[in-house]
Amino acid sequence: MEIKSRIVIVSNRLPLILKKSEDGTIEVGKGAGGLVTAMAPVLKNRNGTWIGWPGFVQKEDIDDNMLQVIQSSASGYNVKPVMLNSDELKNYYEGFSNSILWPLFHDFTDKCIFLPEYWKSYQAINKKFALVVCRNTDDQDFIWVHDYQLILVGAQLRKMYKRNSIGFFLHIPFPPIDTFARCPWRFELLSAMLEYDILGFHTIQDKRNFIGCIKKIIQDVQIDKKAESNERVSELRLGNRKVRIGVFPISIDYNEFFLKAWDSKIYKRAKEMRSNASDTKILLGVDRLDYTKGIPEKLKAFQRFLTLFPKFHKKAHFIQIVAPSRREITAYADLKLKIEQLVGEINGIFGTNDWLPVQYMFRTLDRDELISLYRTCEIAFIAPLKDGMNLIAKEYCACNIDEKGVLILSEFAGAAQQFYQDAILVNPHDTEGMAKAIYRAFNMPLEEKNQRMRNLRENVKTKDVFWWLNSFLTAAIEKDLSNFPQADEYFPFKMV
Ligand code: GDG
Repeated sequence: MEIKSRIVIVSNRLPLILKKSEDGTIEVGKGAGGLVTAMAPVLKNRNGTWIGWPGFVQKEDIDDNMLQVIQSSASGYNVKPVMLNSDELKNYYEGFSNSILWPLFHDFTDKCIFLPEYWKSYQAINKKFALVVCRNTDDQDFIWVHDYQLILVGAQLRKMYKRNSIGFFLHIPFPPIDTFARCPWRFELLSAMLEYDILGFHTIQDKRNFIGCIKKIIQDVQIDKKAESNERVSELRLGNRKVRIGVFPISIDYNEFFLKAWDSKIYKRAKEMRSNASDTKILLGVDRLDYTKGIPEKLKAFQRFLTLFPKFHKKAHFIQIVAPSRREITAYADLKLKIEQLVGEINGIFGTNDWLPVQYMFRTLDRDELISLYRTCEIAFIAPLKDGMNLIAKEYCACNIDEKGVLILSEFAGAAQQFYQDAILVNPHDTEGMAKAIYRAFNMPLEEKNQRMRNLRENVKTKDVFWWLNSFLTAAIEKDLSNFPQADEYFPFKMV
């Protein structure tokens, strides 16, 4: 079954990289990432539109020339910018989005700064987005809003009498009631979510947490027992309205990564990296600078590994890439210092003239460089304290064409719900356990590595980003929801 109507995507950022120089000219680059790859053909086929912030701060009114440059950079679909000035960005984006919702939804309530002015700005900017949506949609369009920065857009559209079918996808986890209840605007946020026709989450746990919050905070919602089982798509009833909620684990464009990994340039690069480190095994970490990603925890575990297993001195090497992100926020600047201190400490204690245990890079690698690393490194070390999904895990598997790699993955990443049988799962709070997991990965027999990696790759291949997109759009219109297979489910704890 297919949605035939036009699709309008609404996200905080447009899928373009725009920079405005001092003299006013605009440089435009194409945005990368799975969402853009997946959405672009769908938007093109249906004359769709993407609405979002173009990525530079508004100093004066946007002129026609600028609009034209922005539009022409998206091939085949319409692009509508929502301009934001620096105060708006500070309060709505750095403030409510990244100093309240991001830490709250990732269970870092100590990092939440519950300022009423942030809430005011979040409401105003969500309304601003909704106005642009309102002006650029017809009644038949399917409107699909993305992520935590824009939770209120659906409710704002309803206030503007928009009766379209509207969906929402949350790219980060949804917290349990004990955490969510701390938010002063818990009722307003949840009520706004219930204005959508369909809500998508990454995992069954996120869906259950959402239902748990609805039960405690909102009255007059009818919830079937089945909705709390591992039913993939369920329906809640509010009076004569229905809201669908479903589990749609996001993914990557498997073929794009797979084909890139076969590219001769990438192969050459990977081979060069190997010849520079021919008798060592490489552990790879790639993360955005973020306290949810467990970077210090990984460094401590690697340090413990070197202490427990000295035979790996000069034989093991940890490459940790940290992509700069949100450095205006104090918690991120502090984290950077902490990481650099730990790297210095480990290299200071264990390093020798001819062996640097940790190679740390604080920059965004170009895509080819990243794929070469995915292809080269024996072990991917991914240990977030909490993560909606984690696409790095999927990208690593897609690029591991030799099928000799091992994935060490935190049980608190959404991806663990899919990969629990074939990754080595770890608890990032357990330094000793992670050190032993590194040892196990380094010593895993080749046959076992092949089998596990083959299964992981098959999983990513069959459930790629196009599968994700289709599942969401089908769930938005399908009559018989029982056609959906049950959602994957893994519990790290044995319930007694
Ligand atoms: C949010 C949720 C959810 C990273 N470093 C470099 C680089 N990257 C690219 C990766 C990957 C993306 O950034 C990171 O995706 P993640 O999924 O790991 O994490 P978030 O950015 O936190 O994304 C997350 C996701 O939304 C999707 O729903 O999975 O849980 O937090 O694609 O390739 N790319 C390049 N150089 C780098 O140095 N080129």
